[in-house]
Amino acid sequence: MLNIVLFGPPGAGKGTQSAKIKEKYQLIHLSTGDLLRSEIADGTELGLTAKKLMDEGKLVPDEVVIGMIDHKLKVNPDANGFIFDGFPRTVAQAEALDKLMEENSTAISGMIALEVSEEELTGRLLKRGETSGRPDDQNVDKIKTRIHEYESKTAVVANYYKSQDKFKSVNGIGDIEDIFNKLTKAIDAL
Ligand code: B4P
Repeated sequence: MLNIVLFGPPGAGKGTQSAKIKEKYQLIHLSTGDLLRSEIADGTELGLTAKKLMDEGKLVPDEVVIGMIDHKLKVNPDANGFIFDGFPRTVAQAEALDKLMEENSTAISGMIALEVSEEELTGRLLKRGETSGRPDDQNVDKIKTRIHEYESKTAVVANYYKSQDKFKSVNGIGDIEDIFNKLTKAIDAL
């Protein structure tokens, strides 16, 4: 099984590139951001809790996202593999993911990080905010909070995979196709 963690700060292009990777390698795409937004759209209790935090640019509690991923792994027992987009975002989530993989007799193949400067991230997210309707994309302070959450809680997750010798990074600035080509080279070398 090919199980990839696509990593990077908010707006790095994880969602954009995951869609292309999913097609090429026939993987199931699991984006915790998308799963949470769908809970919000359905008006579930989980969605209501998540909405307040997401609108402020803060992370939702670990147990919420871990539970969602656990469920998605269970309902896809015959998958070729998974691309995890926006998950894990904390070391506790990374540890839980390893356990879930083990329970399913598989493992994470590798983490690939998209490297993008803060200036570029802010510009991309504000631009997306003009059309996405996402409250977390529409204000510089909220974007700064998200980048701060990333730096304080998420960036260290890279070390978790580095210590397992499963970490690679690619430059996430430039043409979307060129970045995709670099990612596929990194995936093929896993
Ligand atoms: P996410 O939905 O994961 O969103 P993201 O980090 O903003 O976006 P991504 O990196 O996927 O960017 P995209 O490709 O769309 O998270 C939203 C919120 O959900 C979090 O803040 C948190 O509250 C919560 N959450 C999610 N997962 C969680 C977890 N595990 N634990 C706790 N909380 C969690 O790209 C952004 C923009 O850039 C797009 O408009 C795109 O068109 C553009 N773009 C992409 N590539 C480009 C390129 N090469 N050049 C120019 N523009 C590009």
